Amino acid sequence: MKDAPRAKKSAHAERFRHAAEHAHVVPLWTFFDEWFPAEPHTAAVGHLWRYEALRPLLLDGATQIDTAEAERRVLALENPELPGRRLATDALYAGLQLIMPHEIAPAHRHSAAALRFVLEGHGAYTSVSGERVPMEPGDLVVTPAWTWHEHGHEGEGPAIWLDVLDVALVRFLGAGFSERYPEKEFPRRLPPGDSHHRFGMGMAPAGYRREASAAPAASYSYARCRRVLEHLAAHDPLDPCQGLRMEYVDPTTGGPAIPTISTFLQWLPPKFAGEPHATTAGTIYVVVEGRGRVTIGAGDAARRFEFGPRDVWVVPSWQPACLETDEETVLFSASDEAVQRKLGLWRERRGH
Ligand code: 1HN
Repeated sequence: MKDAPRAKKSAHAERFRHAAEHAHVVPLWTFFDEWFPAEPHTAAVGHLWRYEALRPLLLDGATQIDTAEAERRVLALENPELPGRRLATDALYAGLQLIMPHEIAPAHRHSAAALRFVLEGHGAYTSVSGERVPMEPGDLVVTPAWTWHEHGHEGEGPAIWLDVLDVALVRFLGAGFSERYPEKEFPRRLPPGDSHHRFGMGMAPAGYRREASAAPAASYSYARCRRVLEHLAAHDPLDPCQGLRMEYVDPTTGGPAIPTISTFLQWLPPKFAGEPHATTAGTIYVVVEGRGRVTIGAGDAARRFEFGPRDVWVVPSWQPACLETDEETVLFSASDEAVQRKLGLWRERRGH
């Protein structure tokens, strides 16, 4: 008899659960803590993809499908704990793209913005709005949202680069559009280097006002950016977590090179032993030069990886990462910091 009120109560709770489910409503108190733990928690894990392992897979993939069929020959880097999502971090897509000599990856455009960071090969190019932008190892090329772009290769041997796109964010917002250019090749509308001459010298055409859909083709050559790092290495103190780090900026706004993606080039001396650093931005790293180790996460969940040239790793939101080097090292990285800062969400934690 003593249990009767409890039984009555649980029958009531059961009826309530059914009625709520039937009405397509969910009581907040059943999921509030999962949504808002005291600190961010993502299922994504720190992971490193060895270039040595990916390169033969990319080349093998090239024998399975040609560019006419595949449109883009790309292997997406999928976070091991985000299965089926095709994403490297919660917000960002990353993949390795291959193009062989004389191939054309035909023009298209989409509402997601993209960057290419070149890993291998000479003589490839991306054409952005009809302007050919050369792609040499270490170069960063930006394809702003909704600009026509195609890739080609007039050199020898495979050309390979890392693509990073804000596609998860765009899809999440329900704003994903794309369009294929109907011709085999996009017309050459602008002379090579046009954007660099107009916008890359600390000047802009008088009266120029930026329109999102008509952004200049931004490219940042490694030869010039490497010299910037050398200058800093000779004159600036090292940050205990990050060494020396420069951000790529849009010369027409002074803001991030891509409105939604922050991009950085970073220099670390040999035998650097960095302090841990966590930020709310999921970050994708690629090694341009050098060797060392990265530890991602803390305690029992920490994952430690050896890195060498062209390896790619990801650091999920709010997981501490710690860098150590054996040799002088240069890292490129891309993260969703830019969009988080615009929304007032970005935070960092330094040290132990
Ligand atoms: C895309 O358009 C390219 O144009 C590469 O090279 C990777 C990944 C997802 C969606 C679109 C490209 C892409 C992509």
